[in-house]
Amino acid sequence: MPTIDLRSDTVTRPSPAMRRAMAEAEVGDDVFLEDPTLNLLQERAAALFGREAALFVPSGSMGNLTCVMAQTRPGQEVICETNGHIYNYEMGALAALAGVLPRVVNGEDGVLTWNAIVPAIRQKVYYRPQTSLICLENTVNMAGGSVYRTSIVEEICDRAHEQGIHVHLDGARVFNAATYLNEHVSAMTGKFDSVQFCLSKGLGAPVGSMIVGSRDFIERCRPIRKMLGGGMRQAGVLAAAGLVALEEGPKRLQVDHDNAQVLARELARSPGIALDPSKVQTNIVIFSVKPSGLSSADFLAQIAVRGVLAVPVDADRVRMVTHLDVSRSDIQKAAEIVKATLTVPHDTNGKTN
Ligand code: TLP
Repeated sequence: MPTIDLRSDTVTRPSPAMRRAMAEAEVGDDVFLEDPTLNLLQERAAALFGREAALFVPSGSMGNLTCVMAQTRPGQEVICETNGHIYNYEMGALAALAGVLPRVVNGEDGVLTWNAIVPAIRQKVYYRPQTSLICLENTVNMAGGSVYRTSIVEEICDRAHEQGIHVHLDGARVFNAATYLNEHVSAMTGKFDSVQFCLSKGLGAPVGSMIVGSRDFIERCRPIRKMLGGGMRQAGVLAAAGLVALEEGPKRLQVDHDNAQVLARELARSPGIALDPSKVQTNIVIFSVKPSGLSSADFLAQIAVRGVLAVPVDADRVRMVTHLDVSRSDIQKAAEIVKATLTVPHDTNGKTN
């Protein structure tokens, strides 16, 4: 039975073109700054975002942490949204490694506004921890791939800068946001002090993320990346895949978004599921299985045996993500399997009757 893997857009495998590019990549030692393919990827990423420089990092988590460490000192405070990846899924690195205090703020659908942020900013007095950084995420993964409008982002950046506070973008899926908004990533992200985006999610590379910013900022990030163990050697084999991802990936994200719409509309027809398809903006579909009487864990176990994989968000909610390795017919099949699973009556312990 073939598996339809909707756990994440991280599960994609490199395309034949990517594998060829990886095999043929010219490489050197990147700690000596001598990997020509990696240097090219960094130049391309910087140019695409209209920035002076870029740095390749092994993961989005390391990219975020590097940016936080380059812009804060231990004891300072970092504002992030309650659902934020940086707060919930990066092993407490903000506290454990950067030594900063995360201060979480609720946003509607995960989207912060300047008005929501203001009350969380510390008074500028020497005996209180100082707010030094605000982290936004676009799209907001655990709020169902929701998108920040650029005017909201710009207001946050402008007002934060007036107070000497930097703003970082966790843009793991910023190309999905750009596709939804029909805007260019450079126009959407120009006011951020730092941006991290992932090559290994919707864009389809096997490994890697990029940090973009000013030359001075990137030169501050490079030793931090090394300290975190992210100084790589012949990383051109990875950068070659990244170049293909950057070139080919953004063009096809609308397909994933359309598939997510189809999935959401089909799932919403099941009485066992609570889901508002109009909330689905990009490639992430989050829904509750509470009306079915199943926990998310029981629901996931039941669809897994029928060949559909997804992940839990909490006790009742489940996340499905569309990506380049699932087709429209996979999506339709997955929706049918879910609906068929939920038409079987369940008792309150999640057992089929
Ligand atoms: N997200 C993963 C899981 O960790 C939840 C996923 O499957 O979605 N920022 C955001 C917004 C992310 O969604 C992720 C990964 C990261 C950062 C971290 O990227 P990696 O996994 O490369 O460290």
